Amino acid sequence: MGSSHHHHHHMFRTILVANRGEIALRVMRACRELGLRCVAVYSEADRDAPHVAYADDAFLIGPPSPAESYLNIDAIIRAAKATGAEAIHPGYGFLAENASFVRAVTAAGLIFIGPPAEAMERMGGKTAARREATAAGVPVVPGVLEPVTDAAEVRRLGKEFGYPIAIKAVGGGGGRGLRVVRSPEEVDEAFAAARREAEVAFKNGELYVEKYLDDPRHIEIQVLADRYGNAVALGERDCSVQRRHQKLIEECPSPALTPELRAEMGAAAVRLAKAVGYVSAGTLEFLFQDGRYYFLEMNTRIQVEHTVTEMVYGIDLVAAQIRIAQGEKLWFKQEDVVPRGHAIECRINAEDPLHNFRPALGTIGEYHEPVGFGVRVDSGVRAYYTVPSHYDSLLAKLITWGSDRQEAIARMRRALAEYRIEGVTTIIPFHQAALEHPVFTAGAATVNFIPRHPELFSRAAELTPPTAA
Ligand code: MV4
Repeated sequence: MGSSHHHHHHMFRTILVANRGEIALRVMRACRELGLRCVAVYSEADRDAPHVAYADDAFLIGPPSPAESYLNIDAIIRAAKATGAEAIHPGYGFLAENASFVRAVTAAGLIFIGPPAEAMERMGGKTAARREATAAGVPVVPGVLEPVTDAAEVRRLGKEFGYPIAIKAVGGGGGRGLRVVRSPEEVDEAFAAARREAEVAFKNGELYVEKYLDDPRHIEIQVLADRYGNAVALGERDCSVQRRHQKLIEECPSPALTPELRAEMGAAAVRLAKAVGYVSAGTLEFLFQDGRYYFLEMNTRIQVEHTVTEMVYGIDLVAAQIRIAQGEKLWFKQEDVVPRGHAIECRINAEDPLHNFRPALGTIGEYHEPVGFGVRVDSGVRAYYTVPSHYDSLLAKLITWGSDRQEAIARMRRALAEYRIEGVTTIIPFHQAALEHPVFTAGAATVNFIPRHPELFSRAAELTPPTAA
């Protein structure tokens, strides 16, 4: 019955996972459950990595440099061919949002598990994404839809929208290249600095302007779309607890949304995903302030924090990506997508929160993950493992589910206290400080939560265990 008789179906036997760490393991677990072989690729620095041990087959793709191995398009496609893989899952980061990679994979006769290159490109430029959203009737932050040309134009816009305004890079995203301007006197300098930064960071000096919202939440909507024009929204994640644009804690649902707003934002996200021909799992980022939501940008990949959506909606998003790439029609409808309870994710980074979150990688000693009802650990490490310094500092993600937010928080505090990671410094004490903070427990955290509450750091210091010499 049903889906396996659809003539567009192309059931995979082997998937190559073009990533490392916890997300490579996460994708390979989904492969196993679907009865698929999984192939790891790895750099010289990752010979001993857990994702390599887990895979059915593994293929060395480094040198030249460990940092670049997972960006080596030709080597990854050669590995897929050599190991008999029919499809490639990119995880997040590295090549996940690279339209040239998608085209190279497709040209090699392989399937990219993710959106079409065209959909990626349509959402790639920030002003283009704002135009797509506006055309689809999705609210954006008041501002321009085309890049600005000079500082005088920015001053006119400051007058029109009222200060403060934000100058942003068309090629930016994820918080890079944002300048806040609070008066016309500041425009010349901010415009020049933003242009220089954008040229260096994104090789694209184009800038645009928005009204600046002073105390928003970061709320993002998860969507899933198939190849036949069907799309559903799977609620939201509140990712307001960030530091320097690095998310630290994410939760589903947002304490700030009503069921009505959730339905409205979900419908808006689905309209926009359909309008750009989106396929696979995708995330639409919004700012939320004073009961209103504003589309910011779309992430055309599976995200680190997809786990909290899975726990609350009971849908395996990575398995869904694979099934959609195989040509399956979406097997459930929007009305079947029902949230249950609450989930929170704490990113377990090897960083020192007491020294500006500087990376603190090294060799793990004893290592014990928390277990029990409602606890999930997506990890990329193990006991006695030397964490390579060439990559990011995310060791694992700790996720708890509860029948309500309070239960999810209590369970997270229990699980954080049980998590034992010797040999490397982690941000666990910072999470413990955040999870007992009255602003967080009240569900009132905005993107300014960490900068406005330095007491989080003194409390994290108190909670830091003395290190064994
Ligand atoms: C904004 C904003 C306020 N007003 N845009 C930073 C990340 C990038 N994706 C967008 N960002 C922001 N854009 C307007 N018009 C505030 C931020 C912002 C922010 C957004 C999401 C999560 C954390 C943030 C931290 C500081 C600023």
